[in-house]
Amino acid sequence: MNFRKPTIPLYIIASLLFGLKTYIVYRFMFNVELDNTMQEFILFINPFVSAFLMFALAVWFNKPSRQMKFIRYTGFIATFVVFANLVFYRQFTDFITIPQLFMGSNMSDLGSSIMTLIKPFDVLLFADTVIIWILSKRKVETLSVSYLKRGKVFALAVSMLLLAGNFFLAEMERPQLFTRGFDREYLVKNIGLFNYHIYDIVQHSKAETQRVFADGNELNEIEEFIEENVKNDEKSEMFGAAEGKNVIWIHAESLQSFVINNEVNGEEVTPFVNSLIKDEDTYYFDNFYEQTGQGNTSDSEFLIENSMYPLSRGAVFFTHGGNEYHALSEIIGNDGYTSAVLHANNGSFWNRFQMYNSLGIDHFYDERAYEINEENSIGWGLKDKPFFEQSIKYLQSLEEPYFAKLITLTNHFPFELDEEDKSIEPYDSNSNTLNNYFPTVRYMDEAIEDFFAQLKASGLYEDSIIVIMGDHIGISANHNKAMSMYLNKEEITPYDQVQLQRVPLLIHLPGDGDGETISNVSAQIDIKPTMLSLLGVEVENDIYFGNDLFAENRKDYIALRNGDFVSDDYVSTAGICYDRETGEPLEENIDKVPETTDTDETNACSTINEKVQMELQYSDDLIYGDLLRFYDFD
Ligand code: GP9
Ligand code: MN
Repeated sequence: MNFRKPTIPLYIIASLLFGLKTYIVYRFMFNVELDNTMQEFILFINPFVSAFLMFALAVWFNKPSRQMKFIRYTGFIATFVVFANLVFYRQFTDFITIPQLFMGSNMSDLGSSIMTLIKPFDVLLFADTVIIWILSKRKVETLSVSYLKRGKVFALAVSMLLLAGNFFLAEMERPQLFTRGFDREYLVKNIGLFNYHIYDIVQHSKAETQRVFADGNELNEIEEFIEENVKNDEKSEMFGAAEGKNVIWIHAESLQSFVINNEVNGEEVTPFVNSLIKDEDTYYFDNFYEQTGQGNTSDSEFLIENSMYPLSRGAVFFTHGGNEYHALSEIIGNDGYTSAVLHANNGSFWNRFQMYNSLGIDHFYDERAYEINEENSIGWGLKDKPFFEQSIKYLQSLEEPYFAKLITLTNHFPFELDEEDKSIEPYDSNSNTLNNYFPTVRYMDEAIEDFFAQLKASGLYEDSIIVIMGDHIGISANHNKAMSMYLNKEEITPYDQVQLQRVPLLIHLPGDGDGETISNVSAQIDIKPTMLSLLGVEVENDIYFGNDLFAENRKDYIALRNGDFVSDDYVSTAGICYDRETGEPLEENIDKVPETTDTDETNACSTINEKVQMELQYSDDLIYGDLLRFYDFD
């Protein structure tokens, strides 16, 4: 029997010290945003969970000196990982990812400034490491443990339980955290830096394996499909209509079509946008659909840049930010255009730094470029009015011609707005989300109106075209009861649901005079070819799935990311075809009817369905295999 005085073993001391240290670093050195007590709590526990997970492995070493050595080195390496992330964070407000580690450019940026990023007090980061080091050398016998197999398994089980508890809380706080990725900051604050790194390694290896096994062979088949079903070599009448002009692109957060030319409590919701639609210089597309998946805003950005579909799982910005693309920004960049994104949010959200690099976007003005304080912010950050105001100077500084995308923020779920910014009253229904949506939409409408005035006053208006596009829906199907009340319908049918996926698209060409409302079925996938045509840029070889919106001979369907589609004649959702005009379901289910008994109509609908599924699959294959790297664009 061993009657050693009970002491706390080193692996537990190390877990506590290291956990506490990491917590302090998260809380006070990384600038992570915490919105509620639950987030505070998760941030507090996850450092201890991760620390225990690492240090408790020490119990598997039987020899005390080995055990001590393991704890010593684990402490040192883990501290170094924290330190490296801290230095990286000071430069990029982001955490290290495996691809970035091997991706030269970011790191070389870091190289030159590294000395300015290290602070003298960073030494304190190693304080616990030193204590652990000394203890591990001097108290080998007293602080080591020799558990029986049972004890070892028990320690491991405790680790796993703690981890499961942490993941459970994280998933509760951020549903779909692991599939969508969102932002590395979310991952780190929910599951901790070390688990985040493991997650990142797994994600990266998954993507890499698919990439590695891909060769260019599939490209031929994809090109054939595009040649046959998508491409239209005729130039539209609008080809070159905006040649050499600046493009000022307003990416309107959560703006849906159902509020356009509509009222709430007897008041117009979007008076300015409505007046712009009537303007003789505006082309308005009233059957224009959003095609985003889980990546929301970033998916819509992906669509307009690439004319390819985002992924059905996760945010492609996040999962495939390092792929080879042939984006709109890059193409017009070769034609003398400067490209920029202006968005007063954390630049690392949706992995924008990396993806913008891959898309060939020249400048990114993120929150650091804006003056943001209590007064001028709400909800997600800077309010749209000061955002546009503060953006003018950046537009003026861009080398012309430019393509500048301004992403708004105020009209974002949960649609918060200060009293002083409320020009119209909320709606009155059982859904506060829908109720509050109207005043924030109105606020954005006013912000856009002011922005137009500023563009005119600063002389930017004349040489530019201005595009306004809703990025994705703001009101989900969860609010259908309230929505049906607002739309004066008995219920929201699946057909209505698809129709609610329409977002406004306005292309405003100062001085054009021939503006009109165009009702062709169209979608975000069509933007890249449309912009290229408007700017008069001809591209010989390219891979894309949309059409110029002004062309006569367009593909007669658009696919939604979930496999639903809208064609000139049909709306198909969940395997049922509806007549697009009447909203009446066709007799048969497209998936189930054997061809011989098909009516002509269901036959036509299932033919389109086949194409739609192929198209989505091809687009996915391109992304998962990173196939564009094999394509010869010249
Ligand atoms: C985030 C902003 C809004 O930067 O674009 O995010 P969303 O949730 O709409 O993608
Ligand atoms: Mn959005």
